[in-house]
Amino acid sequence: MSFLEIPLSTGWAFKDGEDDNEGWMPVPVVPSVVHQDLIANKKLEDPYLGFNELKARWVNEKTWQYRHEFQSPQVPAGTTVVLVFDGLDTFATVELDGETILESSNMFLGYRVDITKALASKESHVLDVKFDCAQSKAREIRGQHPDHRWEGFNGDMSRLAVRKSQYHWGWDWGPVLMTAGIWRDVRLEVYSARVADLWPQTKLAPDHQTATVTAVAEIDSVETGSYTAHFHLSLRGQEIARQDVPVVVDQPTQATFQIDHPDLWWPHGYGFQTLYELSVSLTGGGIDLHQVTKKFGIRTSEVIQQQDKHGKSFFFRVNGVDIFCGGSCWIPADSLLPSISSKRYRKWIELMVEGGQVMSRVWGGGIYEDDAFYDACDELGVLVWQDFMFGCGNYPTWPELLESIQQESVYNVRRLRHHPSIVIYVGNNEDYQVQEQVGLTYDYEDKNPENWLASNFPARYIYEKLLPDVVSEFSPDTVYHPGSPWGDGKTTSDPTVGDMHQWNVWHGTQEKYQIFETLGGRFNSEFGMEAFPHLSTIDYFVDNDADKYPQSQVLDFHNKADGHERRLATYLVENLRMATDLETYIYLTQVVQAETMMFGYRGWRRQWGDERHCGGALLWQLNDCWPTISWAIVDYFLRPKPAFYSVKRVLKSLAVGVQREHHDWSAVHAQPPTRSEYTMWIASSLPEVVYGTVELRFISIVTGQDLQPPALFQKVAIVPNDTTNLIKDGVIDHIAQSEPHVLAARLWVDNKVVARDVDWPQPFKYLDFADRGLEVKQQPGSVSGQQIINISSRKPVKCIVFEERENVRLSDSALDIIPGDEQVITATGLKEGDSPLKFRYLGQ
Ligand code: BMA
Repeated sequence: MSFLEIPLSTGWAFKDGEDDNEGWMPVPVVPSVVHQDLIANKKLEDPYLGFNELKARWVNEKTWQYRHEFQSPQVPAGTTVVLVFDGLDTFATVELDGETILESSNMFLGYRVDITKALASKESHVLDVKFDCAQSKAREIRGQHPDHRWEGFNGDMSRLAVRKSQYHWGWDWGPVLMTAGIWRDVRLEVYSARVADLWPQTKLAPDHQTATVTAVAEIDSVETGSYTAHFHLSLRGQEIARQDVPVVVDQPTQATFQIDHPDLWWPHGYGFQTLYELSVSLTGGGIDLHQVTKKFGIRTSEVIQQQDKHGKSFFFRVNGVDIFCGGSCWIPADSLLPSISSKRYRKWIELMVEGGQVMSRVWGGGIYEDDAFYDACDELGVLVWQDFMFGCGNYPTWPELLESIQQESVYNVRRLRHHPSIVIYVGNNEDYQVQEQVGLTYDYEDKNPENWLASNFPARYIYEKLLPDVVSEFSPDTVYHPGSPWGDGKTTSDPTVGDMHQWNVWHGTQEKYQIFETLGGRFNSEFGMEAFPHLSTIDYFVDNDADKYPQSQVLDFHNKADGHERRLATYLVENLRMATDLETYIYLTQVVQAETMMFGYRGWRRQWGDERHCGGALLWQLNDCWPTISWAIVDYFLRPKPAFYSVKRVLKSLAVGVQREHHDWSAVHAQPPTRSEYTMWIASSLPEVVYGTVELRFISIVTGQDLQPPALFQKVAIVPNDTTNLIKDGVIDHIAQSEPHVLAARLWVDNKVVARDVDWPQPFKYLDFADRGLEVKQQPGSVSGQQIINISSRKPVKCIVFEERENVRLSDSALDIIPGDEQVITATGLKEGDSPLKFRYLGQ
């Protein structure tokens, strides 16, 4: 018979596992986790509101049981019925009619159980899934291994014992919500034979003129018979090749296709995201048995690590083109994972594209993401840096755990390997930092994996043996890197090799963000600055108006970062005039974040042109898993903070930069400098030379007047994929020119302004922002649903931020406005009659 899929998404009930059989409650839909089901049954208040997280603690401490009753499907003799779970969170015992058919202990694995025999014996069945309490189970397992050093940061260290998403134990941006449940699809599969796996392995010739696609199918046939696999290759709905291959039992079934002049897959901004489609249909005995389709892209991808004047490079090259990877780190988009729809995943990736970001780092304390995430990255052209799921800890390695990790990594690499977006697998997040900080043994010269296992840092075996072996067997063309950060076994803070997490802004030594560019390494895979979300998000989780002040207990409760009060305060006090009303305070934290990110990305992107000194920058973090105060530049509700726009501007394919040298005012007791050097440059990620005009103005912050005639650079040849230096040794004489002033640069290409940058005297708190003469004209909504907003000003204005309204998208925000340079932005989604968008700016 043909392959049949029977989803088991409805008709479930659940109850407290220790309860008698009275307490069954309906489950609206599976996949789900218990918190969602309790909320639906009004047994739990939304844990994202106020202090409700605390009221949800009891849920974490319980066992839970899910039940589904069903009838045997009518199936002909000789067919197999398999119960398939794409994911169980986490310690689950599955019983069919009272018999245990599966015991699971790894959330990151899919499970298949053949239940043909059990179903044949009678008509009606009861399927029970009993979830043990992961929190206490973890502690129990930890207790059994007293010799292991349970060290790390974030959450309870017993988490290291369990293959469950680590942020469920709480993180410095997330609540403690220990979910349990059937968190991914569950179904019955009925078949006589099926396609168990299909992998389009592609090889692009160095000249890009041809590509070879080896289609590898794995066939499960329950009967010996003669089967044929029909492979079809198509592009944009048109079949371009086909091959029929007889199936040999227990051997992979393969077909090889040659494609001339293949259409390549590119990250966005560099070309099209062409996806080919490979499908295989299995036939036997004259019937179509099963069909599986995979979309894939044709591209090469490398990480170039070679000696150079800065040490050893670390940058990505796709289809032969060096890509500066400006992007961000990704955490799970919800603490209640099944609540994230495919649509919501897509919106996140669309936002990345809108923000000029080309790389997303799926961080190791979350999950191997949903297919919808990678599909969106493939379709929209966002490169993926994929961590394996280990984070901030010294992981143990007893044999059953290693076995489970082996299965998990094979399962996920096989699931993900056709995605062209995934360009690197990385062993873990910051586990080498833990090794350093707590002084675990790591002798890089010792190459014997058995010794690693016997050491007090046994997980080295996972990162340097188990995982690289899995990647080279199952996805041999994808780069593997042992950890983030990591570089050739050197200290993780070594800026000359590998990737680096730079937390000396915010955490660590709390450096001034103005010098961020000097703190980078060869690839900056983490760095961040917190900012409050917009007021609408705070309004969602803070009920009581009396709590709407910056230091209220509920706001502190929603900020899980250690020492956040001191760190936020430090950066605010150093840079801005303080405010205590919530709206202004929110705005000020956002200005600091936007500036910090700008200073980092702008400088690092400039360094790209200096022999790839910096290969990329992935800020911590794009998103949130609940409404919170964190380093996210876009909040839980997908509302961009101002930093989203400041990053977007510095990542544009053409970006002009102007910057005076950093004058450390606090080191010289707030003395003003007598002279400052400045530089100006253009960063380009374009493939070809373009010609542009650049203007640099010196404008008084006090009067708005030009203090000297603008400098003009005509017909500048902008070097492709590089940095073009325009001014290397400009000098401002602050004695001759005592009025504080901005340096304002604009770049025109084809008579259009394509980039701007404004350099301000630092810190902002010393500047007088009175009487700016700002004018914002918001014209009524037009037919196209786009509203034009014209912004102009008599004196320089810092960081005008517009309201982020539901379903309204802004083309830009967080802008600096310079006299004589009106800026025009669009707001898409505003309707006729809607009130104008609110806005604010510095010193207002
Ligand atoms: C990084 C991450 C996370 C953490 C963040 C902020 O190092 O890997 O563990 O949330 O710092 O502290």
